[in-house]
Amino acid sequence: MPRFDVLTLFAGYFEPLRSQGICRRAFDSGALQLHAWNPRDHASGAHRSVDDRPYGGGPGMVMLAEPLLGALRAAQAARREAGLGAAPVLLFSPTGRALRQPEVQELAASEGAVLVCGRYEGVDQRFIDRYVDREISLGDFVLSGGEIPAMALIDAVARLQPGVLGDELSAQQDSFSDGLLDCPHYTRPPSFEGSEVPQVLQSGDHARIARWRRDRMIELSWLRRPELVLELERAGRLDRHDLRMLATLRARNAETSGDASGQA
Ligand code: 9D3
Repeated sequence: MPRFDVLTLFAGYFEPLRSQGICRRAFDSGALQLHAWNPRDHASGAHRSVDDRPYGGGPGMVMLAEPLLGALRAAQAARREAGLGAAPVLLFSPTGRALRQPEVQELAASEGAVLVCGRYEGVDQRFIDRYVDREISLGDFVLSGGEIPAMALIDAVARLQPGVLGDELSAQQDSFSDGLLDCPHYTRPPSFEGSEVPQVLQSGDHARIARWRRDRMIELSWLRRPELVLELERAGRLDRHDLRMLATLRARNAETSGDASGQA
């Protein structure tokens, strides 16, 4: 049962996770635990400051190491109290590595982690060097802080908890399709503005349907994210039929070379 201890100046961000949707179900069933710790509660001085101006000058403010450490110690003590072992300390930061599903799966099967949400221009580097195990980003765009990335991680972990999705197949499907983009989906009506549902999906031939879906996953991934397909190929995680599909796509590519996979 993962437990997340979140170090944040904005605990209110996390309330909707407890009260809505899939995450709520995970919390209600006890499959997941969330505790927020505010560095301000561990700040000293009359003003209880949690940030200060950067050495060397420049715009913006930097989060103070001391209040973060106070909050971290409180979180770690509470975890020990709850009988848990040492947890990894993850910092959400634009300079981190992008979060990926294998990391989510690992956390989903663990006792959880301490999540540090950065604000302002960043966190004093000495806190990172001494106490942070890993830095995680949500991708190459600029947010105002680490809270939304932390919520994204908690959501991703929540939906992997047994019984939470209400449909164990969905989670299983994820691991089957692991590392590829999903195939297109269709529902009723069979004709929408003259556009038809692919015949194969209406054929009732489950083997052919499965193969069609897998081919579309490989095709879409090859066109949009060729590096994903190459990664699976390198890892030996494509079967004979997958490899034939890939050869077809490469041949098509050699004829036209009109998209990003031309580099691959
Ligand atoms: C001019 C330098 N900026 C870096 C792009 C400073 C800066 C901007 C925004 C420093 C911190 C932030 C706040 N962002 C996060 O804390 C953050 C984040 C993000 O902005 N994008 C993607 N993932 C993440 S995880 C944490």
